[in-house]
Amino acid sequence: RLQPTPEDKFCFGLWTVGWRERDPFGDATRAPLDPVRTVHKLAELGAWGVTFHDDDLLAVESNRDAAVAAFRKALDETGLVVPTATTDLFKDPVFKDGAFTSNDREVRRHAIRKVMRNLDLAAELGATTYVFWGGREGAESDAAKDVRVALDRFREAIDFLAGYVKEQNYGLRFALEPKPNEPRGDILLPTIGHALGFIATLEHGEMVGLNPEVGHEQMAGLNFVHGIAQALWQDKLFHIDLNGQHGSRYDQDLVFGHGDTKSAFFLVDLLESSGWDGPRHFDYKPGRTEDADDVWVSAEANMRTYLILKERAAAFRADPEVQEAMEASGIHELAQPTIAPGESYESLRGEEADLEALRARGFHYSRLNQLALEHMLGRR
Ligand code: GLT
Ligand code: MN
Ligand code: MN
Ligand code: MN
Repeated sequence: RLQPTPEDKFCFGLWTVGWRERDPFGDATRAPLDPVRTVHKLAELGAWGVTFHDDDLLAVESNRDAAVAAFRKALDETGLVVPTATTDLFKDPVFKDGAFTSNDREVRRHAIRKVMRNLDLAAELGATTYVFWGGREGAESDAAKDVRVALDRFREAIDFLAGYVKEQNYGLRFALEPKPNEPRGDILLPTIGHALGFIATLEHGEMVGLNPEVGHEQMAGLNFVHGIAQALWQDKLFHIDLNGQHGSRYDQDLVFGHGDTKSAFFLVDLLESSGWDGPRHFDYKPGRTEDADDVWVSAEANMRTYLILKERAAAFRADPEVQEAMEASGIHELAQPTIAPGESYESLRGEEADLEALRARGFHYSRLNQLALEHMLGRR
């Protein structure tokens, strides 16, 4: 089954399919896309939801009410939901030195006001997650920013806004999105691990989790599947940005699976086997070479990749040969606690391991890995 349905919970940001492909070397290659058309098109393709930045929707300030009304009408007509919203704290030149962590206090106060205003709209449209991508929070030189103080201001902003959401009873949770660099030379909270450490220091930390993006961890040379596993383990996976990336280089935002496909396979396997029931949110950008129709072909490609990998991962898990190989590799052995309940230090000390046998043990991972690859490639 490769036809997406709303049960698959696929969703896209307005800024993804609507990306006009400006880059540092060239002008836009595509015309602007009307959010209303995006909603209808996504619904046609079988998507479940749509997400937005304040400025994606309200580009023309004077037209705010009309823009929201038209968007809402399109949602009602199609049944598309808005699971998530976020704030543009990066495009306006006022944010050149950051939003919550700009050295200029007036900028920081403006940034918080801008978020409050869009939190109102997010709640009104029924969103349950609010994303914070701190793209401009950072520096190009270590002389430019006292990072310890910047983190104080970052924490102050998140806690203040969390307090606002509680006071208003909006029922929204916050999801911080790590990224190592681009557009800043170095961005604060660069990885999943940094962000988890930061959340642990918050006053309202229980309502703050993560929105990790495939490409952002891979830009830092990190294993995205491991990062997601730890976020799940700490109950901090609140949202996810799916896309593709080829290793450490500029942020590519490729179609999901069009970068490191094998990592995408194991990611879908992890999400599906862990019972993840949140949105499958695609944060990709149609390439510069793509025309107005290709945009929808690429949007569909994200969902097809996910559905194919989901089917392949299920077949991998169900294969008796895989189960036997997992057994031989000791995959289930790891679930047994190392120390028995109530076991004494003395009892552990009193035992001796057969080191010769342990040194000789093989874990047979190449067989298991090849089985995964063959399932992924559809050869089994
Ligand atoms: C921007 C960024 C993304 C974030 C979006 C949310 S905006 O496109 O590159 O990774 O998820 O602000
Ligand atoms: Mn993202
Ligand atoms: Mn990205
Ligand atoms: Mn991005």
